[in-house]
Amino acid sequence: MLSLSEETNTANMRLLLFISLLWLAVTAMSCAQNVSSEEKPVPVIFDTDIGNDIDDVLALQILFQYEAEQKIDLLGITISKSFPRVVDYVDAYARLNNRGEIPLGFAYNGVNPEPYKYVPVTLDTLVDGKPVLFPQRKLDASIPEGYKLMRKLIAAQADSSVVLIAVGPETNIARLLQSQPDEFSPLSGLELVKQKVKLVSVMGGLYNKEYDFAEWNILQDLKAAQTVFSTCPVPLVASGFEVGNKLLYPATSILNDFSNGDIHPMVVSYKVYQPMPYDRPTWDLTSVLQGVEPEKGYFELSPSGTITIDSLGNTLFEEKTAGLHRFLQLKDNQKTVLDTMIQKTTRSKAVSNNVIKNRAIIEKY
Ligand SMILES: [Ca+2]
Repeated sequence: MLSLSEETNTANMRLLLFISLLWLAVTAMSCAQNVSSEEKPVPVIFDTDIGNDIDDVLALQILFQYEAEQKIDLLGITISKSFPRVVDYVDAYARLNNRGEIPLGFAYNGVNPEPYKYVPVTLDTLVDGKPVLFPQRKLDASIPEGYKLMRKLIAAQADSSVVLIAVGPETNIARLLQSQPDEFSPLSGLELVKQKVKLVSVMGGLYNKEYDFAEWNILQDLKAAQTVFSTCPVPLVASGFEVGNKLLYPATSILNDFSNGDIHPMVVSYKVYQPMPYDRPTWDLTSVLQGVEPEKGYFELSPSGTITIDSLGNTLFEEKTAGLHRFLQLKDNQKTVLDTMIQKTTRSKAVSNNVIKNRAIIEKY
């Protein structure tokens, strides 16, 4: 038989045990929720001027690889180079990654309408009489304005969830920010971005004293870049020319890491872009890595501040505690960053399987 004090002690012990178990259960549940929210793919929109420089193709392939790894949900691709056949190229390239249905948008009456180098040549390349790209879409009424597609895709997402990655002239993003309420959302572009977008990751500008010129992406559509940097209502991280310029994608990877290189559209395009062998700066790839995996710390971030763009296209940074802008700086991990880029550019199972299928089609004829 227990004394009164022993009974009280036992009751207290039971209460303590019950509270401990309850606490453990609540902690376990909240951990499970954290894990699932961390693992949820990040919704991403990629705004690219594929057809100007070759790094856009590598950046797009990295995004498809991130999607294959379920790190992102690539909602759509908007094109900021106003050459119509870029639609054919991007459509066919997406098909190679089993994403032939991906929504595409186009900057109508935008900049850089000239064919330039690798888009027409790659689309027109024949090996044993067969093409290396098989587009099923072209620029027609089914391809919306880039900013309209962005509005449609963003409106359907959770608040503060979307990452916009822009690696060309900023025509589409500026038009989005200046857009009015429409069939997709009663919000203005500024309100919609503020509600839905978590981060804008931009390749554009120059943020150190090493070079003295205005950066190309900014200059192509200066007004658009000024609009984006002066009105974007959410955090914006910029990768300056100086960052990707020091991280060179090696020609040896293009030559050695792809089987069936003669019919691999990325390899064909890379070889058309400049005489081989050449190593190419990874400007656009840096904005993809930072946009998708900021927690990995691939780059050092500047303090918060504001970036303004002057009438000549120079990007001027002013440190401010409440500023929404930051820019990337290189760390001493450059080999790791480059290895990550190479791995994600080269390891797509979907692409190698589809290239092998295309080889079989070619050999049948
Ligand atoms: Ca680009």
